[in-house]
Amino acid sequence: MTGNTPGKGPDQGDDDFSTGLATKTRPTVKKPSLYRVLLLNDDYTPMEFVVHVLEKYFNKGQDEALQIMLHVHQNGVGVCGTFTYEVAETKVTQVIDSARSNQHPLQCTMEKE
Ligand code: TYC
Repeated sequence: MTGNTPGKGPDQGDDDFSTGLATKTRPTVKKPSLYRVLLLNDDYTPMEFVVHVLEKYFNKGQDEALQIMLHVHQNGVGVCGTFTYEVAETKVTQVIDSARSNQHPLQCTMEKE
């Protein structure tokens, strides 16, 4: 298992000195919502550029990047990865900015898991 165990952090105290009552408090730990980052197919962006984007911004190896690119090419859309909201938003911006800089129409978006 990885990650934190809700309710068992080191700050969990048995005594509430502000009220003089001995209480067990369970800190509320919420898992963040996750978002899929999607690449969309188009007719103009070179395949090599899409592979490069997947390697650079999504830390994919050559083989997986090629597979994802081909999936998008054949199916119209594909998942690059799943992230918390702010990370997903950053990735979408990075991909679109990079595509624009290179004059490619590549589109990238995100959706709640
Ligand atoms: N369809 C593009 C081509 O034939 C390649 C491509 C793949 C474009 C994936 C965008 O998200 C994409 N050059």
